[in-house]
Amino acid sequence: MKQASTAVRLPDVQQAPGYVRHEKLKAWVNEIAALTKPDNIYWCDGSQQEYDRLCNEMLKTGTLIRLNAEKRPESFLARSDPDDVARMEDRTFVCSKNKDDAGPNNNWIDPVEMKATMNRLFDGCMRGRTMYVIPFSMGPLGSHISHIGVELTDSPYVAVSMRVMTRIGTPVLDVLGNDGFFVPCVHSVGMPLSPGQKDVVWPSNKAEKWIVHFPEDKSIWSFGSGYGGNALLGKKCFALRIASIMAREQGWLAEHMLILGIQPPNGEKRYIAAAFPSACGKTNLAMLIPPNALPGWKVTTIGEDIAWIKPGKDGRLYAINPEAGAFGVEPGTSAKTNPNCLEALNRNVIYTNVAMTPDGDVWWEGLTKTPPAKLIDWQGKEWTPDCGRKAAHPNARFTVPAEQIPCIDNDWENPAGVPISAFLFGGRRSTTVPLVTEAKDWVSGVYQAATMASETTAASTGAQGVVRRDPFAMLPFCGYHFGDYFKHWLEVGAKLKNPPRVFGVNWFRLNQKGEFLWPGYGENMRVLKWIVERCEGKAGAEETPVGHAPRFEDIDFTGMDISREQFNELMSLDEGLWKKELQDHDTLFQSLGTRLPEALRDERKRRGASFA
Ligand code: SAT
Ligand code: MN
Repeated sequence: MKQASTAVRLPDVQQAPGYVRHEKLKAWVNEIAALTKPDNIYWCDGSQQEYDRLCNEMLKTGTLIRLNAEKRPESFLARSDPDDVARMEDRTFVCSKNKDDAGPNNNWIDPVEMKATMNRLFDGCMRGRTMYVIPFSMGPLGSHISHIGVELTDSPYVAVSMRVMTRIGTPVLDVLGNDGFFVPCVHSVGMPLSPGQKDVVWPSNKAEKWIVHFPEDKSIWSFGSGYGGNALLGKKCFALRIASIMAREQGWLAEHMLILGIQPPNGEKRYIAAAFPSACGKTNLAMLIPPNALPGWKVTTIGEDIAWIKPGKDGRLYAINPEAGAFGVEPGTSAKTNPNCLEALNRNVIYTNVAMTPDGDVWWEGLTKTPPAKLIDWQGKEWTPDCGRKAAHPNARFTVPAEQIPCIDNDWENPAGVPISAFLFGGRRSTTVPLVTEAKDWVSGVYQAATMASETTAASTGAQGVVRRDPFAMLPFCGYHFGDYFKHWLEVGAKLKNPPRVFGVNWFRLNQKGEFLWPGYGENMRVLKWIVERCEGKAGAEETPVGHAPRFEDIDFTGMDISREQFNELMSLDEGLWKKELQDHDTLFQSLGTRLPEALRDERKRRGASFA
């Protein structure tokens, strides 16, 4: 790559490499370069050498710090600006032509007005920087479920992170061909450099941050932040918000779901897709290790955050993980909570906002019971256990290739996807919702997912225990009106010959003393086993007003210390609480107005009657 020069240069003198055959892509890159005025344009080829070179450049500028080569080979630490540490829902917009199409679940501004704002903000915003052109595939290259995007960014941290999180570079251009469809994604940290101005280690824009989606154009514009989902535009912006819109138009599903494989000791392997809001242990479930007391059961990971799911000719649903890496939360990850994840993190990792030990290793709250005596915290300051500050930021993250996950499924890159036998929907509920239930049919399953909710944790919002409705765990991610989204789910299911079974789970029920009734982690396998056996028509259940529920004898508790009374408490339905719960469903449904599907209104009536 050329050295960035301080002289003002016309970017369009830099031709696209000869192998780029897509005229529309070349024209768009030139158009954005003319607007943003970078010093250089660089087309990423996706090679290891390129990744190494960009990392080396960031080591020189201080954006990356190399970690101890023996303890964490080929791993780096980045420290973000303290004002740029997480996805920002209040700065995220879906700018459909018609406001109603975005729904009450999205922030909306008229697209004409928003495009004027984007043109103003992006004018000259890459001055003094290189614009990286990153062709990327969401999903295995060439899979009929995959789609292509191209991100233009002035952040080398984004360029290397995109290489971990997606498949990038020239092989993607080969698939794109002369005129293939791509989602255009424009990103800038929003901090142009004037000639001679010294850069900072984490450039961002303190005054303005925008994450903007134009559904009709299928385009994404992000300004001012260099962090996670704000900047790695393949993830939440494309793979969920824009993809959910494409999925509706094309008859498939783009979901905020992990996908796991379950292999029974003697029997058919099953795949399950599961949606949980944040802070519900999604990564831990995706990498679960079954307890020794259930010999022969094996769990494998296809994905831990996003699923793209398409009906197959055989009337079943097939899913891929559109990502190639994991961008997960560090705090709380330990040898006890998730040994598979910890093992994945021992090399080739970009850590962001964790603490560093004196010998160049990493640490975060929860990694070990006793913290090291001395650390450098996520902001680069000296830290001791009694200093009163957190060593790692609560949203500190790892960026790691999925292939490093020890329990990654053999079929995780199968372009055909894997067949889905069951959907799981869960939230964090200290009361009301039982450990596990099975919806009696597809409509009732869609109702259950549409009305799911989770209690906020002090760590995420500062407020403890506020119930927030988060339909399908898609509240921040559905790119269109929730009423239309529920309708789409109903329609997809109605066409399936073999729709997956739908289950609700809640690992977080508390007893009178405020203690968890369920141990969680590996023991969740017992619930998964019941689910698999339900899919096989083997396990028993009883009917309740909220679906089929296991009795004590229906779940395999071999080697686990739990009494029938404890189990019954975990499964109990409190009529008073459920009446209140149903009123809460009404509030959600009312907010959707006439776009709420009739079938869900009917299901609500049925549930009301069964609690009367
Ligand atoms: O920053 S991300 O959007 O990728 C992760 C998250 O906040 O869910
Ligand atoms: Mn997520």
